[in-house]
Amino acid sequence: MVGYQNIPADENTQATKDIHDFQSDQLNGGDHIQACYNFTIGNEKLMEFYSPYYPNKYPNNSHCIKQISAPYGYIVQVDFRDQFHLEESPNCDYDSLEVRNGPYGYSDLIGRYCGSDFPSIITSSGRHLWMKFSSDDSIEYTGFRAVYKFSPVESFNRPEKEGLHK
Ligand SMILES: [Ca+2]
Repeated sequence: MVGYQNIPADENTQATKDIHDFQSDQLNGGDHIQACYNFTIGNEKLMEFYSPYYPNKYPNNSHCIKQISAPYGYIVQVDFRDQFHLEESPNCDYDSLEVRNGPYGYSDLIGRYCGSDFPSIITSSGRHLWMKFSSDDSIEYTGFRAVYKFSPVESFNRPEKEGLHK
């Protein structure tokens, strides 16, 4: 079987560590952390993340933050699969996925997404993306599944590779 991989036994240990690191970044406790886990941490092995409780409806009053950082020399691309459905509202003021082009909540806004139209592929200009999932106090949908990948910066500057020499 080509491509088959065993899941390492220490995965749970790593997940526990991730949760611990993650908890220290969050202001609210308990259920909130549990709900945000699949967004903030997601599945790093598959390079996926999800709205809280996906594929079930996301909870009300969620505020989850995620940052994706590619290695040096790479940019981040995020693509949505299977589902995208957040409560629609003007300017996505009720429920939203907010994406910023950098590592911070004040980095340049790429977009705020809601409704049921899939966003187009999101691409960072540097190696970081900052994201926030928010829901208000009523009306929930299933949210989304997102996949991300790291692409070398060179592939954007030079679409056709002419050779390996530098
Ligand atoms: Ca809502």
